Amino acid sequence: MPDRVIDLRSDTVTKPSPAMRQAIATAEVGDDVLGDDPTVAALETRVADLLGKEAAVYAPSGTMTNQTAIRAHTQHGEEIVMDPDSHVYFYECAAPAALSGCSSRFVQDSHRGIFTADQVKAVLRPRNIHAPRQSLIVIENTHNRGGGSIWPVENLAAIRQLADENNMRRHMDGARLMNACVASGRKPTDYTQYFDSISICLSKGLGAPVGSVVAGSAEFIAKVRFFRKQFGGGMRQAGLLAAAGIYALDHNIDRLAEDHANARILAQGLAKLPGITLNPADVETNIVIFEIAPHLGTGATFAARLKEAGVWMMANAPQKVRAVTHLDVSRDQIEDALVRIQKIIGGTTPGVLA
Ligand code: TLP
Repeated sequence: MPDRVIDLRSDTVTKPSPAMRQAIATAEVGDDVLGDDPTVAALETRVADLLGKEAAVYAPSGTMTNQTAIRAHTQHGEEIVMDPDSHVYFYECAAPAALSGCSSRFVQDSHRGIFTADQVKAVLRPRNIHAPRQSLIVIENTHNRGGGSIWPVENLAAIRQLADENNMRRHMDGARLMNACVASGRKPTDYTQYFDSISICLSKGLGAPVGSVVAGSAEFIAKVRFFRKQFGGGMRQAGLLAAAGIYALDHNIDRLAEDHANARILAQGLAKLPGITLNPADVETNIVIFEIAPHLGTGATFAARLKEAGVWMMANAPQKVRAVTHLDVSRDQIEDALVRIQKIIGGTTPGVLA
């Protein structure tokens, strides 16, 4: 294995920089379960303001912010409308069913995780004695399995109107909302105005080691805080972690543009290789998903071959592989990765970097 690993498995793999570690080391702390950690409180206020909501609560993970929000929005026996490829359904261990007692109703034929109000309307149930009450719509922006796709605000506005007409609430899994903002040039509130709650992750592209924050009305956040405790997510001197989150918001938002540029370079290079299929124009943010021809193996065996060459990616589907750019991979490493992948494929196509 080459000495230099290029780790493109996820933007969750970043390690805190020396300056972030310094912020962690000097953070003021208190007991956050008792409500007196000043650094956690400062982070929560900061995120509430950023997202244009009254209040926010810090939690250990994006899974927990999504699931405590779902628990606070719903009653057991209700149904949630979402895309079947959404993280909340695909990667969260059936938590809406296990923790909130809710079934899931899938929007059909979304385009890379993005759908319209009409597609939601098509799966709304009549209000009668047979149907579960549909109380919540979940939207993911950017959409992970959609390849980092960004929601058009027009769709969000129309879905909000439909939801209001049907007395349904809306939650955004905005784990990578800041990627959407940097890539689209929009403010967070351009997106968040259509939602009752929004979860953002600090430990993805923003580079903090741990933590997510969910924002909403003060009344809603009080409920989420209760469920965070019930789900075991109350943390004591969590200011150490929150300090990294504040550092991430101060320093690591604008630089997401570099990750997006690197993802585009990776996609353009990959698209030139025989046996690899992807449309570089689909790469809007920091996630690159590509299909491999059967002669190259499966997504899993191809990822294993890449790993031997020191290029770490993850199988995303039987014939698909995902690469995610982040603050610990440079342009130079992306170019190096392309050269290594070309060697594996044995392609004769010259100039993947041209
Ligand atoms: N996503 C991880 C894996 O779980 C797939 C990744 O490597 O991308 N929402 C979205 C859109 C996410 O992508 C993730 C993590 C989460 C929520 C959950 O965050 P954590 O891992 O903090 O629970």
